Amino acid sequence: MSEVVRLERRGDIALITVNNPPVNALGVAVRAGLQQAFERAEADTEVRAVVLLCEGTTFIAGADIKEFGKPPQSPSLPEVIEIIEGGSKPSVAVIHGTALGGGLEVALGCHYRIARPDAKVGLPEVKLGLLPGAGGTQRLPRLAGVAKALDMIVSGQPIGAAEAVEHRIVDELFEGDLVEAGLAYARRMVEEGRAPRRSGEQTAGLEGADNAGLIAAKHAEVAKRMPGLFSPLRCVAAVEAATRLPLAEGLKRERELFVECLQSPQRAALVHAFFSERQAGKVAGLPADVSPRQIKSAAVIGGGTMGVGIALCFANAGLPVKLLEINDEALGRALQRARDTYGASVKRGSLTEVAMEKRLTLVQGVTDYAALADVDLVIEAVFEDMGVKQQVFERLDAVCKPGAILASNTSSLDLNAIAAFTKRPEEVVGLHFFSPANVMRLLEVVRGERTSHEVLATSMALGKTLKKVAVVVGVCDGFVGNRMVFQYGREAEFLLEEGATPQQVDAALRDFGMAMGPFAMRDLSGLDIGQAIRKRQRATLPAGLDFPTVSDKLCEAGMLGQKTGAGYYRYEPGNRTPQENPALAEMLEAASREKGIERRTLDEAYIIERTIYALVNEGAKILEEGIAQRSSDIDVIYLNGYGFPAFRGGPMFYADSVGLDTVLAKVKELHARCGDWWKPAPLLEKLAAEGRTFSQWQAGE
Ligand code: 3H9
Repeated sequence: MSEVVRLERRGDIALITVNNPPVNALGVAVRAGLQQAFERAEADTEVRAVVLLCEGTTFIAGADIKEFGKPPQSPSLPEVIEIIEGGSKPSVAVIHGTALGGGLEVALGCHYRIARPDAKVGLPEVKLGLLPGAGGTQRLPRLAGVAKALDMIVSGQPIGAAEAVEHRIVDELFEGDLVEAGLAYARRMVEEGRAPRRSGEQTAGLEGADNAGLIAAKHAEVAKRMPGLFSPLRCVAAVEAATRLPLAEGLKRERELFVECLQSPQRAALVHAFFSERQAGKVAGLPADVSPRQIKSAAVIGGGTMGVGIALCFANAGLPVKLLEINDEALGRALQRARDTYGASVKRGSLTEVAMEKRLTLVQGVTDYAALADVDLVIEAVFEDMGVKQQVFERLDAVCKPGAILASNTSSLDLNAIAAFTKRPEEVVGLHFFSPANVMRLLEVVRGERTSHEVLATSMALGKTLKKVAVVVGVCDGFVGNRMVFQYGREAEFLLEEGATPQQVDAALRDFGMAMGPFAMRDLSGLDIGQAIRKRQRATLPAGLDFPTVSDKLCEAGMLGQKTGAGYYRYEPGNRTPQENPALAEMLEAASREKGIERRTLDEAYIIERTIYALVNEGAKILEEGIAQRSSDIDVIYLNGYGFPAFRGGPMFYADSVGLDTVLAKVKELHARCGDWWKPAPLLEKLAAEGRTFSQWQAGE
């Protein structure tokens, strides 16, 4: 028997156990092991029922994602499941943890399913640019109905065990030991003389509903809500096949659609995104024996939008948090902001009132620094000014207990300078949240030159506790995300001077897949933020370089974005829909005139190259300077903090897939035409010359 799949006899029951840590993925060894085990159980005349379960923390979490894109190896998963389903002895899958993707498909191949109440089942393939390719699109609708199957397959969201029972995906729940529960269920099957009940032969789910209508509605919804995505429409097509074809033909159609997805560049990009996120948690140079400190309580300084958002992250994770403001009035406003933010979630139905009140009890307002003496971690989220930061950190240093971590949420200031305001620079770290902090998943963990290993490890662990994607970055102006976005935003604005409108640039980048265009984004965050940064950066700007001027002109005219009712766009009171700003056309004409530029029509490809390659060129510099540990970390930052389309894998992966020689040629062309902002990054030149990709490059080479 294979090492990863064990077959034992317990009386007249065959017990098949998968043991392939960490998540029992269905690599070739597991598939072969399952095939052998089920075949042997079938051939053993003493066996009257079969139990399938998994060791470790979870049932099978899916196909082995590492195998995608490599030559296929036999047996295939559909073949294995056909053998399981075709067995003449009743089989039961015993589910704990998560039965995902191919894991749920294996369970659907078994004749019965039981699950622990806290287990989850789902078909998340769509998130990897795929569709369930081992019968999930054919068996699930036959059991659970077309509506539920479409929801699960197109969203990729798992459901809880109790809900799975409601939808006939799971037969019953059990508490306690997996082996005991599995054997007990199998004995019942034998005693009751139950025959195999094959999911592929069920029809209940396909009856009694307007399946054609459900399919048409989902198709329309996907086309509208997920434009540019390759696999969701194919998911719908596969389920549609289940509604009109016999199982064997439906499975064939599913296979064809699966292979189309497998070969699509979007699958490669989404799988890259999956592994990159896990890789980001691994910190170079952090000794394996460093253990994180326990964070049992925290405090946030500053009750603005950012500070309150951060405080709510702690409350959401069930941790008590103190929110400090300078006086009672400001504190009152901050606490009201916390309540309003939760209130909006209650209104949307994503939070109950009871949960809101419970979480709010964890947020304690304070106005005296002395109240912070006992907390394990403080995060400063005050105004971006070094003088203000100095005052805050000196006071924190004076009141906080030894061992407390002092963090700054600065988005661009020098963390080493901030650490130097304290007598414990090794306890200082940057925790850069993204607005709205209680929603955005990204957390840049800024490693100062003196930040201790323990503090860094604690910050990464805290990221997990707060359900963030934490990525380590080094100290520089803007760290990784904002340093790159400076280039992106600047180039977008240069496009306005060349002849584009904000509408054109935003539309081109949205078509590329960005969640928001750069100008709508700037209007949302406020144009004064960029103005303050440019003011600071101008002091050190190399000769011959300057910033575009439109944004400063808008600021001078008091048009700071949504908060003033106008910026690049105009906004009706209480309405965030961008309208044309009539004052802008003249400003654009004037900006072009001043620079002697004849305005021209810009095509979409040029807009994309000018903005996205600006990100890439800066990303290459960041990599070479060691500000990011690896190119995939930059991708994770852009996917989780800047609305970069996951189906393109992130800016560095996108550049890799375009080809670095092609990217470099364009960067050189822009350098010749637009000047030194476009100086090619040496790493880009090196890798392009060597015919390599960013993904292939390792720090320290
Ligand atoms: C599929 O099934 C296709 C079929 O329909 C058709 C086939 C014909 N493969 O996330 P974690 C690794 S598509 C390989 O940190 P958690 C992961 O990289 C698949 N490796 O743990 C990490 O490795 P490392 C459909 C995998 O507890 C380690 O396991 N299934 C796989 O936070 C721990 O992962 C999915 O999409 C895999 N399938 O979350 C499920 N999964 O330690 C994908 C994980 O070296 N997986 N790894 O960095 C998940 O959603 C989460 O991992 C899970 C656990 C919820 C299971």
